[in-house]
Amino acid sequence: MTTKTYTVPNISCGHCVATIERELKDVDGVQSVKANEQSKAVMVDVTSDSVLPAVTSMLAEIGYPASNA
Ligand SMILES: [Cu+2]
Repeated sequence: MTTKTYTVPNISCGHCVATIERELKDVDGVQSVKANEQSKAVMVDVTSDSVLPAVTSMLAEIGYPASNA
């Protein structure tokens, strides 16, 4: 398992957090997601590094691109 922390500048409220957590959990290979409104961090546990590009793509697709992807 790999844990990756993304920085997502567009997170501005609890709805953003809920959207990100819901959408990323649907990505194959994502085991857990925790987003934080204050730190604008999104912590993702994935089964392997090969899942990370799909996570990055989904963040961009839903309007929350990561600044450190
Ligand atoms: Cu929001």
